[in-house]
Amino acid sequence: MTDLSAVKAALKSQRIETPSWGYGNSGTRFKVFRQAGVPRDPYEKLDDAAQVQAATGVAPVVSLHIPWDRVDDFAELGTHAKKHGLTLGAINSNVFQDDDFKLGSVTNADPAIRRKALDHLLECVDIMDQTGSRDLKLWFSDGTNYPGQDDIRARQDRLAEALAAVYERLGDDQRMLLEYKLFEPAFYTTDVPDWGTSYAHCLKLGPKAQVVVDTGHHAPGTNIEFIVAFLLREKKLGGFDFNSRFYADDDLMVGSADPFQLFRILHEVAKNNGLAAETGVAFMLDQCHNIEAKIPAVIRSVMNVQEATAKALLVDLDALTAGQRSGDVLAANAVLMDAYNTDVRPLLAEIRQEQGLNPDPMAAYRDSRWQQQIVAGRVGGEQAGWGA
Ligand code: LRH
Ligand code: MN
Repeated sequence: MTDLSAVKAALKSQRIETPSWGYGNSGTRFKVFRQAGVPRDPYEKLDDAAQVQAATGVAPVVSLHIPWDRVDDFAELGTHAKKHGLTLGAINSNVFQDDDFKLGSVTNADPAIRRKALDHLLECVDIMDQTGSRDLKLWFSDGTNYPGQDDIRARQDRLAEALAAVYERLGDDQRMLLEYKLFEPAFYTTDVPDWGTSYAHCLKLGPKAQVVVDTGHHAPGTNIEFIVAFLLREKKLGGFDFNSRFYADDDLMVGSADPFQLFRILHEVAKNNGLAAETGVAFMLDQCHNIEAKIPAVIRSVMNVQEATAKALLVDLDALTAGQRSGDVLAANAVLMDAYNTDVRPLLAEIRQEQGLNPDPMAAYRDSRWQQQIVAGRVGGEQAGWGA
């Protein structure tokens, strides 16, 4: 039988990290629809992230992206975060927007360009020292567009060399999370295309190197929960970049395209002690809100993760194991579907009330009238994000 007080305790201690770039303008190659009231600097991004924390109570950490969030004084930014009851989370490197990295960053055939890329990664660790961040999140757009364009194996050698140098630089309590992605912006080879490649590099590097699973970075039909179960077993799951997609790396609100997949993923996380702080899984959102209001979209996303987590925690594991052990396929499947088909919204509303929060986070945000304030107040200056 499921212990409801343990379920409630786990939900109250859940921590979801929101992306600074999710509050800025974003779009596709076709168009960036800029929105009124969008932050103009990392301080205003934190002000918006604080609204998500105020409404949900489970989103006190904000990921930064360098150089998008570069400031003169990161300690001061940390103080600003603290004022809002927030902490600064993963530092995301960016070696995908510099002209020099057209043919690759750390995998480039030119040693001077590789050095430039490595220097950026090392600068990100310097920033982690200032922000107190544990995680360096590494995503490489590196790849090729045509067969023969470059040597696949040589690029892996160059990648491994750079990763080893970054690993060497990490402090004792710091980690590097290596993100993989099947394709885009490269369309023939991507140098870290799948979980196996990331896992193999992380295994060679050591315990401070872990894999990050971005839920939008797989080939259609990939069983992501299998990857999650496998990496948890190997103690190599460093975290998630949660979002959802119908086709490719759509970066839509997590749980909006496939809530059942999100439930299956969190079922593997919950049953393998992945929600426990000591397991060290970072639950990060990595989304772009191209047409929808950004702060409510992040609040909705946090609620979607909470709902999928609550359903996963309601799985009757004893009954599930009994069905699995006895080969009763339908019984075992039914246990999972019963949990998935449970309406957990009343339970989450109850938990929020017990935390002194509005049971409906979207209503809480509406009632704060923050949206009106930022639309009226943030006039002039350059909006953060794409298409600036
Ligand atoms: C790459 C990615 C990566 C981030 C970027 C914003 O597609 O998922 O995690 O650096 O999005
Ligand atoms: Mn990502």
